[in-house]
Amino acid sequence: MEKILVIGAAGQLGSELTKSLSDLFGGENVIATDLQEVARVKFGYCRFEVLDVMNKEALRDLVKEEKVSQIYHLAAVLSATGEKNPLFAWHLNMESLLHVLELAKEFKLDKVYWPSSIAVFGPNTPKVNTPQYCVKEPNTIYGISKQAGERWCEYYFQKYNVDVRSLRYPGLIGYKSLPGGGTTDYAVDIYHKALAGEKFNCFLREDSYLPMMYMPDAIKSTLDLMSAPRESVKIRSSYNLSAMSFSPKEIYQSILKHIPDFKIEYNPDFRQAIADSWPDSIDDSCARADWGWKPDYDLDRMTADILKNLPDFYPSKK
Ligand code: AKB
Repeated sequence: MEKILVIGAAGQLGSELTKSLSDLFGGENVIATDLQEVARVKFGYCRFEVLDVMNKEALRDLVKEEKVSQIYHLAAVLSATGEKNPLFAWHLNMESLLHVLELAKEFKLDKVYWPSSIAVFGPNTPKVNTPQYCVKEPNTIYGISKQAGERWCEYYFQKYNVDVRSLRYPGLIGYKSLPGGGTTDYAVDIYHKALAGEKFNCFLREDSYLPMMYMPDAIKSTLDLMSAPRESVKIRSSYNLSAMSFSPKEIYQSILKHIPDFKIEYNPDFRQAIADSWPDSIDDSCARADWGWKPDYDLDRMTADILKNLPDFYPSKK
């Protein structure tokens, strides 16, 4: 029986992935961990422990005592926050990954999952249909740490046979929890403002294209990759992954079809430079060929689903 440890479980991805893992493996076999005790309320369906991934001994004790067999390491400082304190972002993103990889080696864990990002690409990368293998010169500390992390993952796989798997997520969009500190976060916030009847102040230009993905597709891709036979997972750095690509103007127009009086204003800030350094769209043919990846949602389908379900967070708008 697998015993799953989720690190950074209360974040945007973790909040939904932990639930899916509990549905698959049983809540008694999933340990959700996060920095803050207040996160416990989110995890009525599985076990919860407070854990600082930087505390290597506490992490080691938990893995040993609970006979953990798989780790999903989701804790990270994202792109926009990372630029405010680069040394801290580097320290947290790299040290935590190394703690996890070392434990995977020591305890011969079955599998490790670690998310990478489109942030590994940089201004010299081909912008359209960015291939799996191409120039990567990221110029954010988040991207640099993800690029280095990918190399570490492949290193641990090749040298120590650690079965580590990874995806380069595009911007993730969900309505069940809020992201924190990313450049693609505008595409989550915009739905909240539209539903609250407020004008949206967009921190990117109207024509700034970025690769994006709806959360159900992100969960599906992660579970598909993790359940794929070992020999099908041919890329051990991280897989390109794609679902849709749109600009702020296009997501606005998609929302207008449901909320015709919604208003937007564009005031690009420092995050514009980050967005400009990332691809417009991604070629994920390796993921499709190796383990059968195929997304379910495009922009309009996602918008309809979010606007149908988000009112649960705003009961007065139902
Ligand atoms: C961010 O915007 O920093 C993240 C990412 C693309 O990895 N959502």
